Formats: sequence, C-alpha cells, structure tokens
Amino acid sequence: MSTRSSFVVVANRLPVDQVQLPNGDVSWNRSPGGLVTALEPIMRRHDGAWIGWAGRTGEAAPPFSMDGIHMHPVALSQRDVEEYYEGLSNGALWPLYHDAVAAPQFHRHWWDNYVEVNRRFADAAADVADDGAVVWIQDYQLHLVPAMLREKRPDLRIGFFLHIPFPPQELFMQLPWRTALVEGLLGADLIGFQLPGGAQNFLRLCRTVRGLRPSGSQVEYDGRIVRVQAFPISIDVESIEDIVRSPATERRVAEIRKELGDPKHIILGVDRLDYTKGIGTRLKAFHELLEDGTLSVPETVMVQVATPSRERVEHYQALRDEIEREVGHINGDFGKVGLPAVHYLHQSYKREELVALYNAADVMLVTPLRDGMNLVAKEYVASRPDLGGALVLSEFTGAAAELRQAYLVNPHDIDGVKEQLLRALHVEPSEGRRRMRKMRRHVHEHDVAHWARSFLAALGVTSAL
Ligand code: GDG
Repeated sequence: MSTRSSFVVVANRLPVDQVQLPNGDVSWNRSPGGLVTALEPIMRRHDGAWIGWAGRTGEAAPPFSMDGIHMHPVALSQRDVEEYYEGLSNGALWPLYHDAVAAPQFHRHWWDNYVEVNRRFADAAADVADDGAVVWIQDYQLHLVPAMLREKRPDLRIGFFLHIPFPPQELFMQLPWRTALVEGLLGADLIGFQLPGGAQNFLRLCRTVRGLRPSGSQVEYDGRIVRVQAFPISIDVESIEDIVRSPATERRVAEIRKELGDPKHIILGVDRLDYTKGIGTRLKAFHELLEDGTLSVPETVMVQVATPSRERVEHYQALRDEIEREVGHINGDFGKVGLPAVHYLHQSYKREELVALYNAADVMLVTPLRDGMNLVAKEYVASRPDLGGALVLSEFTGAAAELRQAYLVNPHDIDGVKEQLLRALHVEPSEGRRRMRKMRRHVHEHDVAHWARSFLAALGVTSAL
C-alpha cells in the first residue's frame, strides 16, 4: 500500500494487536483506547494513517487498513524491546519524569538503541506523510521523532503530545542526553503537555540547555516559532455512559456487590501495576484503619484491580512482590473464610467490567505519587450518572487540577489519606451528589474529543474539526 496520508499519528503502539493464528496467519485485534476514539473521525475524514508497533517482535507486517485507518506497523526486535522500550523509555525516562519515585538508570547502549528506533519511526512517518501533511507524535518513547522528521520533511506540520509529567529542570538535568531530548521536541511546531507546569518546565529548559529566549508560551528556534502549551487529556464520556445505561451493567453491579458479601462500603482501586500509582499507600491506609478498628470486614472491603504491566522490568517485579506481600498480610490479619478484606486482581478486564466496578464502588481511591493525568479518576466520574460514590484523589495527578470536588490527598501523608478516605465513606448523600454533579459537568464539557480538537486547532488544523 503506497498511498500517502494528510493526517498521520505516530505512537509507540498501534491501536491494534497482532495475533498469530495456529495456522501461521496473522490476524488483528482492536485495542480501543481513548486516543483512537478521539482521533477516529478525523482519521476517517483525512485518510488518516497510524504508525506504531503491533506488539510482536520480528519483522513488521505489511501496512493494512482497518475501520478507515491505514495501519503502518513498525518492526521492533527483541533487543529494541529491551533497550528502547524497557530500557531507555521505561527504565530511564519514565521514573525520572515521575519525580524519580524509583531510581532511573542511564545506560549508553539503551540510548543508542533509542536513537535508532526513533529514527525508524521518523523514517516511516516521512514515507507515509503526504505533502504538507499534519503529523501528530505521541509520548516519551518518541521524544526525538519531531526533529528527525523535520530534518527529512520540512514541509510537514508537526505536533507532539507528552502523556506523562514533564519534570522540573532540577531532575531533567540529570539526563546525560538532555540536550538531544530538548532539541528532539523542538522539531515540532506545537508541543503539548498535560499541565501548564510541564510546559513551563520545558520552556525554562530551553533557556538553560540551549540558551533560547522563550516569550509567553512560545520560543523561537532555528528560525521557527515553536508553541508550548497545556492540553489536559480526557476520556470518551459518551461510550462510558452507553455502558452504564445498559441493563447488563445494572445486573452486573448488583452481582458484584453480592459476590463481595453485600458490604456496606466498597473501596476500589484500578491501576496498571506501576510504582507511580501509589497502590502501597492506599493498602497501608486501609490496613491501619482496620488495625485501629475504625473500619472492619465484612462491612467494608477493598477491591484492587492491578493490571499486569511491564513485567520484565526489574522495578515492576519488585513492586508486585511488595504489593502481594501487603495484600497477604492484610487478608491474613483481617479476612474471614470466604471474605477477604482486599480482593486483589492481577488481571485485565473488559471495559464493561471496569465500568460495573466503578458503579459498585462507594469510594474510588486514586493515590498516585505522580501521574500525568489519570484517566481512571475521570472514568469513575463519568460512570456515576446516579451521582453516587466519592472520589479520593492524589494532588499529584493531572486530574486533580480539574476535579477539585474530589477528596484531595497528599499520598505521602498516610494519616491524611486515612482522614479523607473516612470523610469520603461517610459523606452526607446531598454533599456527595453536589460534588459528583460538579465533577461530572466538568468531564462532560472536557471530553477527549474536546482535547483532540483543542490540540489540532492550536496546530492550525481547522478543516477537520
Ligand atoms: C498514561 C499516563 C495519562 C486499566 N486497567 C484496565 C484498563 N485500564 C485502563 C483504564 C484507563 C487506562 O487503562 C489507564 O489510564 P491512566 O491515565 O490511569 O494511566 P496510564 O496507563 O499510566 O496512562 C497517564 C494517560 O497516559 C493518558 O494521557 O492519564 O497519566 O501515565 O483508561 O480504564 N482497561 C481495560 N482493562 C483493564 O484491566 N479494558
């Protein structure tokens, strides 16, 4: 397939997974995320192309079209996965960008491979993009692609969005490749961050690392103006509300409560099993409240969905052991036959099941130590048209800047988390509804389509909006 596209998304992963059938044929499973939902209408209208890895190492499958999107798989070898993805992306940038809550590791061979793989993505984008096309690059795995692409294709309009926090200068300066990383992003016309703080951190670094002189939300570089702004990402509210309204969900919510022993209170956590998500913090808070008798089983139970993630990276293996030890400890001390205190689920669930869990939960506990946005918090709010439930939310998430009626907590302050958790559990129904109504209004007005439209409008793409 040699058609070129006027709208190209470049992301580490394609919105489909490659599956090898027993007879050797390749088939594709859709993995619908918020990003693809938001971009789908625009992709369709513009013959959009998506460049990314299909999730299996080895040679890349040939390009194909699915649901109106031209998919261009990029090949990653086993070594690329170890060095570019698990190494530089998730062993160096991920922890450093999250306040170094785990120690980042810097290895030169990781970096060399990161440069090589970024070049592969940039080359693919250069081949696929039509003259004057718009190319939107996603996230920290592809930091260098904007500059690499601009060098080959100065005719393109290039946007970049970072999904994770962008750290303060004091941390960023640790990176042995700090100049290359800043220059990589400066290849874009528009650089988007989740929060204004990330944008400011980047502009300050432009001055420090490259001696540039930012003015307001822009900076002149290489004879061009680069705009640097915040675009807080969101969720597809409508699709969640469709699930909530279905009778199957209603039945499942009742079933979940029953399966949990019809407790008075259900506390819920849903996260990728990641050390940034503060899962240990919330277990500790719950443990202490059971220990001092403020809460008891089976009146109150906790459900923690911890979706498997990056299981080959060392920090993640240690975290899993630590969490599972703590869950065992709590259940050993406070569980009863057939009634654990913490229902710990190290599994992936269908979206429908998550929405049913959100609806069954009296309190949603979201306690990351640092998080770019945290979509789970927004999904919980979108799942509660009944205005029931309460959200306990870490101040260190991007979502906290928008969901001000949540019970905000400092996840490093266990006593504070306990206090807010109790307030959320015992909130007067009218006060709970008032808070939920306000948060719902915000999420409705700021859904993922709004996010995509704002970013693309700032990039000068108006025809498709
Ligand atoms: C990065 C940034 C930023 C989770 N378990 C299952 C499942 N999920 C879904 C949730 C939610 C998504 O995964 C997780 O999104 P988060 O925002 O909470 O976190 P990250 O994965 O760390 O995402 C983050 C985000 O990018 C977007 O910019 O908000 O800060 O770190 O949608 O529902 N979905 C299904 N089964 C599961 O078991 N189907």
